[in-house]
Amino acid sequence: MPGTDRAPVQFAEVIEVALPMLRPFVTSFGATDDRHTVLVHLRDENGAEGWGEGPALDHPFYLPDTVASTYAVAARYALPIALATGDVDPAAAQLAMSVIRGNTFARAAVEAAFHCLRAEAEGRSLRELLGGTAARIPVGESIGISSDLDETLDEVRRRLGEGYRRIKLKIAPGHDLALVAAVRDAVGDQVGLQVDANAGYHLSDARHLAGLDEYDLLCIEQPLEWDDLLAHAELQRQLRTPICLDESLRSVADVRRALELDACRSVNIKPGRMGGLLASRQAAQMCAQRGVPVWCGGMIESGIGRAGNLALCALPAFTQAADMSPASVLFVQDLVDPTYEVDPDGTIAVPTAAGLGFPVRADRIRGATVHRTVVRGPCT
Ligand code: OSB
Ligand code: MG
Repeated sequence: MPGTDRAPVQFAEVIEVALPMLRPFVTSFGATDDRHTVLVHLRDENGAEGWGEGPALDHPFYLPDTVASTYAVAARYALPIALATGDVDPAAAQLAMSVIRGNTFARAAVEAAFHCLRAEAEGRSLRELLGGTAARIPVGESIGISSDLDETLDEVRRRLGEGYRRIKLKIAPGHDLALVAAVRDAVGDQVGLQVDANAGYHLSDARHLAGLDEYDLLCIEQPLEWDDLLAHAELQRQLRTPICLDESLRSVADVRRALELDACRSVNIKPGRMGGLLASRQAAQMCAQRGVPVWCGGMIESGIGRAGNLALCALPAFTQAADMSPASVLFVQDLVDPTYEVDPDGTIAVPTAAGLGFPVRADRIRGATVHRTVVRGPCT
């Protein structure tokens, strides 16, 4: 029987931490400066540890999930339900938590902690546990909105100079065509360029958005409403640029529907948004079977969340550069140390060490903690 020879979980907690960012990250829905995020921590009877992150945003302007809702659902439902299985198998946790509607970040945090625990207990890497093969993965940067074009151009040049493989620019109405034209002009036609609208436009903007077609973009990410696949399918019929969906894809079934409708020709996978690493892997494999390019997005998560993303990126379905800027670009201080770096060829080495793959700094987590709930068992 699965799990019977494995040490049971002896301690479980949900933690909210606040991580100061080096600079605010600005999108069409607002700025993030003090990055609050939710962690799930497990320890088994042998002392093996599991860490997972549910990197929802503070506010409900990206998706319905927030830091507060993720914390509450993880502590009150997702983690108790997963622990009640009495098993330490991530798939058993995933199945048990499937009674929870939505709240994908909470489920993902718990599932990730079980993956990490299992990897550490078995002396295997997260990559190996998920079946990934790549030793290194290509990285791109996601550049937030700035009112200063020169600042953006400097940032673009700096990252390309550091080897980053492609640039993603956040756009919003009034901050789009001229920006893309200037960046394309500065970098030339060989550099991979894409944009992310974070649902800032409407179908009535279709002709305006078609103005992006001349810049040979890899994709335009989530131009329209977060939950409207039909509108994206209609827009895709009017654009040459591939649409990539982010906000709209919160389950394997969402991805299936989007592909059936031809609502996107590129897919951004984020484990938090997809409800876990297993759903992410399944959706990515489905895309690969249909020849749709897949890449791993980011949620400006800490090194704990990034570790899961990195392992996922090592799967063969992930063919395009990931949003995976390292902690040195995002945070004053990360929760893992040492973390990864971007090599001059624009790639990151996928860890091969057992467990999370990076040393978790419990002292820093303690220092950054704003809420903590120890979870003892199922909530009935
Ligand atoms: O839309 O991809 C997005 C960050 C927070 C919320 C949504 C998004 C993003 C990013 C950040 O683009 C990418 C990263 O984590 O490096
Ligand atoms: Mg996005």
